Amino acid sequence: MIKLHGFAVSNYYNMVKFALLEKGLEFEEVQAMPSQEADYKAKSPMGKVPCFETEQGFLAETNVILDYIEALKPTPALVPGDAFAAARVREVAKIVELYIELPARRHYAEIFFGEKRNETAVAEAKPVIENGLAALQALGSFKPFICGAFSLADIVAAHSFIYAAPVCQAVYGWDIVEAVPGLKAALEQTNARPAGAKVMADQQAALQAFMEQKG
Ligand SMILES: N[C@@H](CCC(=O)N[C@@H](CS)C(=O)NCC(=O)O)C(=O)O
Repeated sequence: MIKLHGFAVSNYYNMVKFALLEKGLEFEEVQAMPSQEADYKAKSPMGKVPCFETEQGFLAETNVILDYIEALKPTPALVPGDAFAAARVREVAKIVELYIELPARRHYAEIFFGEKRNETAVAEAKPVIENGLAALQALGSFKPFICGAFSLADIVAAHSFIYAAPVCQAVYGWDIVEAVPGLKAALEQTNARPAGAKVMADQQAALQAFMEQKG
């Protein structure tokens, strides 16, 4: 059986879990934390979460895993059949990852772990995120989901904005969801899907436990 390795606070882990639930694929969740230990890197070469265990071996990198899941079980489709529309979905997902989630991630240590503010990151991340949001607005239709029909782009966005939005609010006093007309409704509809609600409930419980442990 497929095994998803990681932990439910991880937004990348939750993207893969969301896709698996949407597809109705059976899978087992295996608790794992990022690690540079050799035994974990044999499964996930960069030591990151998630990694994905198949009968043929392990896969890492969320977009690769999402594409693998799509190839494994094409229905219900999370990527449109039309080649250009499919590329658009992947383009939007990649823009959200590279130009919204990753720059916002530079503030996670401060916001979630109480570390000292990284002033270089404060200055550098905002213009990148502004460009990412403008690209998202330009490429999305938001009727009703980001690329029209529900797709991988919505899954990636939901579990990117879940942390990027509160982080940008805390660091910049900036509401990056309101900044893109139509995005709030698209994210709400995504999170209200049965798979989205299940992933969110597990994420909230895990986050609460994590915060309590942190004190
Ligand atoms: N590019 C990776 C990013 C995954 C990632 O950053 N995961 C976090 C947990 S949410 C992690 O493992 N962080 C530890 C690290 O970066 O070493 C992917 O798409 O899967």
